[in-house]
Amino acid sequence: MNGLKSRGALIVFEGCDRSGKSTQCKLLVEHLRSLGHKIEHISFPDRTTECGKVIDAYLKKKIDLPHETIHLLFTSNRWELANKMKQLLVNGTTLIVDRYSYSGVAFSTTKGLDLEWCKGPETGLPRPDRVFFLQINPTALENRGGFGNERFETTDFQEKVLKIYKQLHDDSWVYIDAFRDRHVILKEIADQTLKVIEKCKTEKLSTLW
Ligand code: Z5A
Ligand code: MG
Repeated sequence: MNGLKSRGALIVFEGCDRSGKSTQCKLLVEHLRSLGHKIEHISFPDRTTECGKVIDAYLKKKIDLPHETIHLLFTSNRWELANKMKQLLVNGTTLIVDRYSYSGVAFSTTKGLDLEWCKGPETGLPRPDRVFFLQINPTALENRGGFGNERFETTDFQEKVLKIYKQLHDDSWVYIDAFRDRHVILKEIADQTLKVIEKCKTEKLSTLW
């Protein structure tokens, strides 16, 4: 190790609405903590920050904003947490992150904004070591709890989002069949995460894109 401190891994969950991202994040955090790992759980949007409060009002349809404005707010919400994330990572804490820049680009591009324009302000954020993309047929999602309460929770919109997501994948992505029992999914994800944590201990943290 040459006296260098080993860093934590940046693990991100992406996927269509109600694909089980928050469920898997919570299960994975509990599982890794039970094994003694230093873990922090982060969700985007973080609705508690200054930008997050405006995002929350927008998602709950209390206010309307131009697509460009809300896109930049979602990105700023990630920048609000970026330094804290970097610090935790270099100090050896693994971060389990519920949605990230890929959600930002996929949703805004689906609304009609240019994909490269959307990627621009995400440039320089910490690059995930692994993205678990939870795959599930959008029509099957309608039967899951809570669908349809917020903006964009329609099958048609989600199908379009899925198409854009597929243009964003890189070698950090792994597709996970999310139409299975939650504990079966967790086992697959946890096994892979432990390998990623081990692998990136000595690797330098890189940046998007
Ligand atoms: N958005 C954006 O536009 N730009 C950005 O940069 C970001 C986000 C970061 C809010 O996000 C919106 O913001 C979202 C994207 C946009 N818009 N939409 N639509 P959010 O993350 O707050 O969204 P959410 O309301 O939490 O939904 P979600 O995250 O998409 O759901 P999920 O986390 O994937 O699913 P879940 O809550 O874990 O599970 C859903 C239900 O299914 C629940 O009843 C579970 O008990 C059930 N479930 C979970 N797993 C299973 C399995 N395996 N089997 C059966 N049932 C299951
Ligand atoms: Mg969620």
